[in-house]
This record gives sequence, structure tokens and C-alpha cells, in this order.
Amino acid sequence: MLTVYSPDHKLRNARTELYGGELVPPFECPERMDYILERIGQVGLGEVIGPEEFGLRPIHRIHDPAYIEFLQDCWQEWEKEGFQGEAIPTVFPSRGMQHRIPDFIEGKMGYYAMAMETSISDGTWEAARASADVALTAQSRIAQGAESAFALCRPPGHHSASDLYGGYCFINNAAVAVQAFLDQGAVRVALLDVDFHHGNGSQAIFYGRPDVMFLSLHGDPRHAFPHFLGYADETGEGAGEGFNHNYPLGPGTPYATWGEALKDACSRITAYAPDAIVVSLGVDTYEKDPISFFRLKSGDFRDYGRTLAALGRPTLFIMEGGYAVEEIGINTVNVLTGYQDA
Ligand code: OKP
Ligand code: ZN
Repeated sequence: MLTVYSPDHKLRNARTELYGGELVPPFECPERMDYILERIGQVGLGEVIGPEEFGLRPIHRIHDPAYIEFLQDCWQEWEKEGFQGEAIPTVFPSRGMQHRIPDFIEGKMGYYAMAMETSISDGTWEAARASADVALTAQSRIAQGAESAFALCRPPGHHSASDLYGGYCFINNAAVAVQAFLDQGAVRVALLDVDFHHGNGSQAIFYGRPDVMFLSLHGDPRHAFPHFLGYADETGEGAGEGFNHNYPLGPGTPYATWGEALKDACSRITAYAPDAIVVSLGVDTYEKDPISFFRLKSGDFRDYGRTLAALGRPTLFIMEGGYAVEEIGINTVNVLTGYQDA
């Protein structure tokens, strides 16, 4: 399987994440990519290539241009105020308040943030743009006839909606790739999110649309980030009714239970008969993940890779989360070899 990777992800090197009331080194760190690349080499998964540049056009198909401009300018505007730390909002358009976009950077950040653990710093925008190019390059290979490809994206994307960043995400790489398939002639695309966290951004983007089926297995929002979306009764709206499927799962969920939910999702995908499948691949479902609560073991990743292969559709894997850094390579590549060897 071909992997697309850009070293520009290293430009995303925030020093801080707001966690438990402290500023700690981010869980979503550059070293994650080193372990995955190392494992790709060890098992001989296939060629690793750099991305092509696609510019802003495919990104604007998903994201509000004013939001993209905000991401581009955020760090410079923050620095200009003379603030000493990384950029973090402190005030939000909550219930009963205006949803007008302020001029001052701290207000703008509150407007565009869905969570505040994610600091913005120098290079964040450049890395996010490169991550989208990685996704689009892998997508183009499948459009040209490859049966699968792996977009080794960093930063991740599935929490980002049209005009929201947070949860370590800035541009929704998977959604941008889904839209690229559709713009190139696909009629239906399934977006399957197996990251531990609910893909609230992806769900929001496609919620009213029948041309994309979104399915997500994730920690129950009553117990897990992002807390405010991901319930089972969110099934789509308008023309999109019936094309959104959430599988919220509780603390301690083992692979036996998780795998049953995956099989249900797969039968829905088969019935939908998509032209392509995009997988938001997070391996924070792993038993030793430091911020998650499922109990998948390394061998389980290989097993569900085989389940995905049985769908028999062109499949684009997009990297999302996974924070047990030393095992992230083994777990991620197990999905891909499980798929490939099936
Ligand atoms: C990004 B991705 C845990 C707080 C969680 C943010 C998690 C973002 C996950 N107590 N904070 O979906 O892997
Ligand atoms: Zn996650």
C-alpha cells in the first residue's frame, strides 16, 4: 500500500496543551509520525511519497474561507498583541450571546474554537495545509485506480467542522478527501470513523447530505470528548436523514463489543454501495492509550483491517489520533497490513 507523508507536519510543534488545568506537552506530538514511518519500513508496507500541492480550492469546498483566513493569520495576530504564551481562547459565544465575529484575536479564537486544549503557534497553519495536501495526494492515487492508499496526516482533522478548530484539528482532511472524490465523479462516499473520539466535524459537515454516509464508533459522549455530539439518535437531517450512524460505546469496551459495532457499520456501508470508502483511522482505541477508554489489543487492529478489506471497495485511510506513542506504529500498520493481506 502506498503511503503519502510530508515532513512539514513538524511545523506543528506547539509546546502546550491545556489538560487538567495545567499546560502540558501536547499528546498530539511530532514523534507520533516517526514511529509510524519506522513501522512502515520494518514491515515493507510499500512506497512512501511526498504530497503534491492542491492549493486552497479543495479546502474551500469544505471550509468557510473566512475561517481559513483566520487560521492563516491567527498566530501573527496573537503575537502582535505581545502575549507571551501560545494562542488559546478564553471566551466563547455561549447560550444567549451574539454570534458576530469580533475583531480582536482572542474573541475571534473563541468564535472559531470548539475546544480550548489546542494551542495555536508558529507553523500550525503551514502544517495543517500540508496535512490536507497529504490527504488529497492519496485520494488522487485512488481516483487514478489504486485500490487503497494511506494518508499519514498530521495534524489530524475529524473534529474540525466548516468553521471550527479544536481537538488537535484544524482542517478536516477526511472531509476534504471525501469531497474530492465527489467532485471527480463519485456518486456516494462512505466516511467511516474508527478513531476513539466522535468525528463531530465530519458529522456536522455532511449531516444534511445523502451523498456521504458518515459512520462513527467512539467513546460515549456522556463520558468522552467531544461530549456535545455523537449520540446514537443523531441520524441526519433533511435529505441527509438516515445517512448518519453513531455507535457510542462505554468505558472499558473490549474488541468483542467494538467489533460487533464495526460489523453493523460495515453492513450499512455494503447496503449503501459507495464508490469509495474513506476511513478516519485513529488508533486511540488501543488499551494503553493515555486519554481514551477502549480496550483494543494490537492484534485486534490487524483483525479489523481484514474486516474493512472484505467491503471490497476502494479505500482511503486518513490518519487521525493515537497517543500511546510507542505502540502507534504497530497498531496503525496492523490495520493496513490486515487490510492488505486479507
Ligand atoms: C483528538 B483525536 C481528555 C481530553 C481530551 C482532546 C482530545 C482530542 C482528540 N481528558 N482532549 O480525535 O484523536
Ligand atoms: Zn481520537
